[in-house]
Amino acid sequence: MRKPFIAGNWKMNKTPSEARELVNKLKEITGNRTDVDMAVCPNDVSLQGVVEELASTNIKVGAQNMHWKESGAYTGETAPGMLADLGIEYIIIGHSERRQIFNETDQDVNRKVKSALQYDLKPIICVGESLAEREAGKTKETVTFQVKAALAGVRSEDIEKVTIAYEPIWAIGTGESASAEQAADTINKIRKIIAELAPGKESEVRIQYGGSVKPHNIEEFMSKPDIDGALVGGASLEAESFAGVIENAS
Ligand code: G2H
Repeated sequence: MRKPFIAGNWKMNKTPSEARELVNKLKEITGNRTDVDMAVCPNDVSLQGVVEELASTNIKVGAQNMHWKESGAYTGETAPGMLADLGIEYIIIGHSERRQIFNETDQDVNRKVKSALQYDLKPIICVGESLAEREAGKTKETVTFQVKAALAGVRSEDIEKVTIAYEPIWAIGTGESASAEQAADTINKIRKIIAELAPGKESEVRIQYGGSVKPHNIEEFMSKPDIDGALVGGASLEAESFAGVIENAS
């Protein structure tokens, strides 16, 4: 049985002090839960403070992006070893905002996934189709390509450390979530791709849905056996609503 996994992607929100305040509230409400794996992913400048605040809780910390190289002349970038040294457990890779706004390619995503695994960071790999791709009937084709590209060359024994977040781009931050059926249909396809790439691992890899997840709609997504949790944006920015998503996911 896969344990539900709810991760909050704060994107470019919250100052370091606001971040500390938010996780302090969050740990009071939900910090000791063991039935759901929980993580928050603040901006890099808030990581250290959040790691400190959450030290003796069950809420893990993730980052939103990293470079694949160990170190070097890459102004403005964060290396995987820097994150690992801070006690970061998860790393979001290939979010559609990074792909679309910062021109991140499938090859970049693949490099980052392999590099993260070398540093014992657990990748949360985001995949998902645009509205145009969905309307053209290319959802599964797009997602298949992205998943295969992201996992190219990843050893079978490492694949279980990976979480896939299926985030249809048209449902991100729009308030318009995919239906649970639409999400489950694509996520079922992703599970089949995992089975193809690493036979047997399809029952271990967790696949989240992401895109306008709120406390009131998470239950419906979780009722689908292939959906193992959510990557939550807007609703993770307040302790009460993020705790509500976690509560209703269990
Ligand atoms: C999708 C999601 C978090 P939101 O980007 O990754 O954000 O829940 O605000 O749609």
